Amino acid sequence: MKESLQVIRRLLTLLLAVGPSASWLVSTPVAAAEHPNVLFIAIDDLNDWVGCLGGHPQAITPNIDRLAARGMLFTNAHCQGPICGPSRASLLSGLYPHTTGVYDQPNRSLWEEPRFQGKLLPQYFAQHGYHTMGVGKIPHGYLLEELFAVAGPKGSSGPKPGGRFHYFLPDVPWTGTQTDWGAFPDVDSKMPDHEAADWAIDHLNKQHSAPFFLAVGFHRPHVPFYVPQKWFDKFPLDSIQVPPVHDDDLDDVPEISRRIHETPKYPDLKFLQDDDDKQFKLCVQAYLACTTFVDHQVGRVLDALRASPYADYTLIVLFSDHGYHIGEKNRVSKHGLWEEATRVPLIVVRPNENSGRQCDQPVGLIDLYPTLTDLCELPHVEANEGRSLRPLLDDPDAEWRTAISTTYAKGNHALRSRRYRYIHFEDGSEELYDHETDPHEWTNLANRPEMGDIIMQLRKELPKSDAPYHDSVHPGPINPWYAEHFKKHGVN
Ligand SMILES: [Ca+2]
Ligand SMILES: [Ca+2]
Repeated sequence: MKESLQVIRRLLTLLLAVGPSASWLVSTPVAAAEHPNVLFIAIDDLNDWVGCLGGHPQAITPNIDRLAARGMLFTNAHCQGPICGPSRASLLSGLYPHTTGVYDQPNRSLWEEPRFQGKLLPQYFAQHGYHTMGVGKIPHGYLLEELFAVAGPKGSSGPKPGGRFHYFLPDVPWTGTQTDWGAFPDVDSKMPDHEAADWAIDHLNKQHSAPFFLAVGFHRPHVPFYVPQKWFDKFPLDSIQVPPVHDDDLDDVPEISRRIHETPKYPDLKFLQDDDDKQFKLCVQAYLACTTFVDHQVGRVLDALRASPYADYTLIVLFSDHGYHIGEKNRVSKHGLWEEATRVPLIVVRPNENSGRQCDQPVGLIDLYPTLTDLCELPHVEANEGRSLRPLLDDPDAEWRTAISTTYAKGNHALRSRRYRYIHFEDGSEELYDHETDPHEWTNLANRPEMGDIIMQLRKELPKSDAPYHDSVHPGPINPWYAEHFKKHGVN
């Protein structure tokens, strides 16, 4: 009796082992329903100036909006690192920056290390039978070829310097940083994002013998804010509304917050506001133009998917790697622990889903990895620190975490709950904002005695330890505080 049970168990194990891989040999509807294709759309530096998120009243993003109208729009989604490299390292590894130590731009691939080897998101899908393809900017600091079976068209992971960059403001001190705006080049077909969409469309028109994971990474609205004139024409300059700002907004934040958030190489509010908001309006116009341009490229890819045989068997995720300040808190920059820099668009559409819903629970890009393995029926990766969003896709009010964290420079964390933003700096200083009454985070409540209980609860959600800087991190300090910080932590 015991022996026959063992035989049955062995047979079952064998069937389980063979079953899934056999079904992946051909992308039949049955296999595809079990293991759907993934269309993974990453946008660079797109904040909440998207129609469906309401971050700017003049945003024109019909394609992202129609995607949101089909699935789940997460309205309280945040990056784990408010710059490209750390954010992407986190979402591709499924690990927090305070676990990996990738708090700033890495200069090489994480996957060279045994602990990450083969474990980054697309690699994991490839190991489980998926055909992986990537174009444009997906990782930061290393090449697409290292992550995808098929990478193109140029195989680059980031925007190429030179060539298409042209500076329109040669006499201002930050021209070295690419913060510039203007109508350039003359036609869309000269934009790398247009080429990336073309490449993705070509691959959606091909026949694939296994479920695919297609990653498309768009560069805009990352600086420089350059797109052809026709996108600027949608936003007449005299109609532009600049975001509401207070000149004295930083008067109530701790000293370390002012210092860590200093961006001397980027435009400041005074420059923007001089001459009746002259540069402010130009900057806002350019960011909106870039956003509408990238939305158009998203639309081209979505249209191609809809016209393809994969339309009914493909899961779509769209997100940005972090947000961006456009003048708020005296900065035109990412690099921050406030809402503008951490909040991102995040949309998940399951195959054949066609009912737009919203979820305001605190989620992060770190949740993408476990969500995708869950929805694609791949084995869960135990090391993943995020959580599958499936419970929220089924019920936006399901039991969930209290707050999601964003880390900027080792030991400095922001937490976002459904209602509050709490920031804790390495010297113990704090900020607290109540989004129910203060969506612009103008009034720091951290020193109000009546907020003591809220702060006590949020402190418990802070990371319990901060890994040392990963040795791939070699950034140039962006301000004097950073120079001291890097020296203290041996980063050079
Ligand atoms: Ca970015
Ligand atoms: Ca303030």
